[in-house]
Amino acid sequence: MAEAKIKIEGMMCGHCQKSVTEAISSLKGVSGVEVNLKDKQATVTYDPKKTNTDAIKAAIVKAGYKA
Ligand SMILES: [Cu+2]
Repeated sequence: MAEAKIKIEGMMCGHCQKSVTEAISSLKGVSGVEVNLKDKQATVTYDPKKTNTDAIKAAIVKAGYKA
């Protein structure tokens, strides 16, 4: 398992935090997500054989935020 810390821009409230968390956790290979609203950062635990930080960032962008 690998762990990545990804900076996210555009989150304003708990709803955004939840949207981002759901977007990331829906990806195959992601086993853990913790989104910190105050730090504007997501800590993602994932299987590097199944996904990568580019895919995680793409999911964040697709959800409407900037990674
Ligand atoms: Cu919000």
